Parts: sequence; structure tokens; C-alpha cells
Amino acid sequence: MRSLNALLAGSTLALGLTGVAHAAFPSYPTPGIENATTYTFTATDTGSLVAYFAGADAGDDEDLGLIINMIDQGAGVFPNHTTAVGATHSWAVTAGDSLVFYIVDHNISTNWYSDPAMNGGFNAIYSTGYGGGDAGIPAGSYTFVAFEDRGPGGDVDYNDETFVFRNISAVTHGGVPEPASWALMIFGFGAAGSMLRRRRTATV
Ligand SMILES: [Ca+2]
Ligand SMILES: [Ca+2]
Repeated sequence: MRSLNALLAGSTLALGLTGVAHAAFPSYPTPGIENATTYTFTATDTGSLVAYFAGADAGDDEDLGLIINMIDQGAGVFPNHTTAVGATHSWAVTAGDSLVFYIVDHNISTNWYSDPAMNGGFNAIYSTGYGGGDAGIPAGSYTFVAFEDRGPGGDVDYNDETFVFRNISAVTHGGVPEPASWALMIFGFGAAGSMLRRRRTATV
């Protein structure tokens, strides 16, 4: 039970941090350790998938590409050294389309994909929810995606090129539950506890 309490305390802290209005862009919490959580992305609604450039730490020349339903739409979006933070780009999508994002690192002629299976198993991204409020991005519900450009054995800091997307849904696999999942679980624990208490008082 002690470990559960520790986890709950940690998640309360995480919820508090993510609840701050107009916070800076998210950042990967454990640099140096490959992200254990992987993600599958799909288009939420038929219409525009909007991307915002959220910054780049990379010295290499890099840009963004997208694969929709296994069809490569090409790269060249948001060249990292000439794009202003907050710049936008959009693609037309249909609800349910499968989406794989990738960056091209031109210095090492390597693509890094959001699907680890396409990187020989290496997880090249960190992703989390984001509420907008930075660099002219309106408040709203977004998905933040941050790429690592050095692969296994690199610094795995997941800040080498970062983006914000609207109109995509992320399913997470493995790793630690997202703060939103924790909120649901904590709510669930509370509901179960109050049901038990109610049942107990009813039988006395
Ligand atoms: Ca890096
Ligand atoms: Ca970096």
C-alpha cells in the first residue's frame, strides 16, 4: 500500500503541474532514459490535421514528415533552423486515418518515426496532452510530440524537434499511465471506496 500511496502522491503532483494555465511547452521528464511509453496516432475528425512548430534543440538540419494510412505525404515541413515557433501547417485527413509522424535528420541521412517498429525498436518520441497558450497557439486540446534524433545510445532528451498537433488521438502503450489516466483511476478508487462505505453502513 505504501507504493500505491507514493504513486498517488506523485500523480497528484503531476496533475497540479499540468493544470497550470499557459504553462511552457511540455518537456520529457526523464532525459537519458529511453521513453518506455509508445504511441499510436489516428485522426480524430474528418477535416484538417493542424501542426504547430514548437521548437528545436537539434544542431542538425531536420524537418517533419507524415505518413497517412501507410502512404508517405513527404517531409520538408518546418525546417528546424528557419521556422518560427508557432508556425503552422495542415494536412487533410479523414476520421480514423492512421498517422505516423517522422523527422528527417539530413546530417546523418536518417528518418526517425513515431512508430518504434520503423526505427528497429527504438522509441524516438515522447508525447503528452497540451492545453495551448504558448507562441500564439490558442487554448485548446492538443497533442505534443517531441522527437529524439540520436537513436539508441544517444542522449535521449526528446527535445530535438518538437511539435503540437490538433485533431489527433493518441493511444499509449506500456510505461507509466498518463496524468489523465491517473485522474480517472483516482476517481475510480474514490467511487469504489464510497460505495463500500455506503454498503457497510447499510448492512449495520
Ligand atoms: Ca537528443
Ligand atoms: Ca537535444
